[in-house]
Amino acid sequence: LQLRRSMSHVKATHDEEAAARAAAATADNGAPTIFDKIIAKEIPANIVYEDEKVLAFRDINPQAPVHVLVIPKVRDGLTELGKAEERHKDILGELMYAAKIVAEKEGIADGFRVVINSGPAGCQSVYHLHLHVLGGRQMKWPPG
Ligand code: TR5
Repeated sequence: LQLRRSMSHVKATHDEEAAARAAAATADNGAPTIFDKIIAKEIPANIVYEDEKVLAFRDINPQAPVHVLVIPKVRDGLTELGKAEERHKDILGELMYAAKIVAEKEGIADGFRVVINSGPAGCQSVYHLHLHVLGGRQMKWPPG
């Protein structure tokens, strides 16, 4: 029981830290993000899939054996899902389909998770819309 208590404390601390990091991060101010530099190939990324509209690369801080971010190459105001507009419907579909292609390429198409964090309360830290594709282990629910 003691161990369980301390484990749940560790988890709570971890979650709180993540939430605090997100809250402390610059909120959505429309400024360019680190992802623009990755798109421009100014900083290296481990790219796993790319087409005309979408780029997918490995997360620098993976939360699962497979953790890939799928982003639109042109942000077009799509800083966070909570700010999506009618004109973004096509790219939202492209991103979702690219997530499936990534899952196939990574060999996890039989079971994986797609996450979008939106806004500070959603723990978003980079304000260029991105899908997290996670897998390669048994995912848990609820995600916390
Ligand atoms: O918290 P949200 O949902 O906004 O997700 C942002 C994700 O971007 C996090 O999972 C970070 O680990 C990831 N991230 C942040 C940077 C970065 C990255 N993934 C790949 N390469 C990165 N570079 C070069 N620099 C980052 N700051």
